[in-house]
Amino acid sequence: MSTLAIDIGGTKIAIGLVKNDAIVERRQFPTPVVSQANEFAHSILEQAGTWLNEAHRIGISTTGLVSEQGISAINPDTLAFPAPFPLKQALESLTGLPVAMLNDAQAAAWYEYTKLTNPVSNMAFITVSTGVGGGIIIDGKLHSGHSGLAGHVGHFSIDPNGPACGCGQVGCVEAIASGTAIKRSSDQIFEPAIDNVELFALAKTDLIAEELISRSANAIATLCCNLKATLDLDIVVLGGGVGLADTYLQRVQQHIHARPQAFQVPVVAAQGDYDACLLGAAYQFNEEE
Ligand code: BMX
Ligand code: ZN
Repeated sequence: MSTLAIDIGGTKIAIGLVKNDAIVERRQFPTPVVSQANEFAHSILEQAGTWLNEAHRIGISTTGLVSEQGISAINPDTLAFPAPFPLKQALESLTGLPVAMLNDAQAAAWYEYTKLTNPVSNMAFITVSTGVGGGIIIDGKLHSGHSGLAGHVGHFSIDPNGPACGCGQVGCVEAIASGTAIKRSSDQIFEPAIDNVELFALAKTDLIAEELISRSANAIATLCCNLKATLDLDIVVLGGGVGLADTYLQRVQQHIHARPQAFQVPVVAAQGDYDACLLGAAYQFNEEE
């Protein structure tokens, strides 16, 4: 079975041809402006080109809240879907292939759970990227809730005096820790502006850059401890462009180790590395095989 996997993020879309759990072809491109679902689907299929002739099915993992009707944004600043955005239906009718769709972090959570070296009952996957997403496994099952919202841990409000979040709350983890939030703070300080890759490099020698990254990692540590207190997690798996950046995981671990022991939880890097959400997109079908 070959699956065309599509991972839609706030900044980029990754697509891949996945066979036996392995990505055999991969490509990525900037997320196009979201308008009509059909148009959006067309631009993805154009990039997939001849892979489509090989694919037996399509798996989508996407930023946003996923329901039967389509995708909608919890934080429109991450990606402003006109809700509900019926991408699954659009791809089904354009290709005639079976299509499955899940939230990006939920899809990655299920994939990562099945790849754990030591089996556990309760796990969270957290992606720190354009936004901060999450997927929760409880008693060995993906918990997405009746509306699909479960796992949107980026919208835990952890600071009543914190920055406004695009979701309408104040002090969300996403508004403090995401790549977008780091960049926003960094733009207020560094002139000329630098990107987050440059910021991570600068943090080795510059205390202000170091502090910006540490603030993000500390917010993720708070999130991990809150999740430990709520769900008695056995492990947290970290992914995303920021989450997997050099030294970030170690920073999160250091902040967690400064907390009371009862709230501490082990944090490990995603097995699927930067492609955890893309592999998760394809992995949705595995249950059925
Ligand atoms: C936002 C939200 C989540 C998503 C998370 C990570 C939207 C559009 N997205 O919290 O559904 O899982 O960002 O998204 O409201 P990413 O784009 O950073 O991968
Ligand atoms: Zn929020």
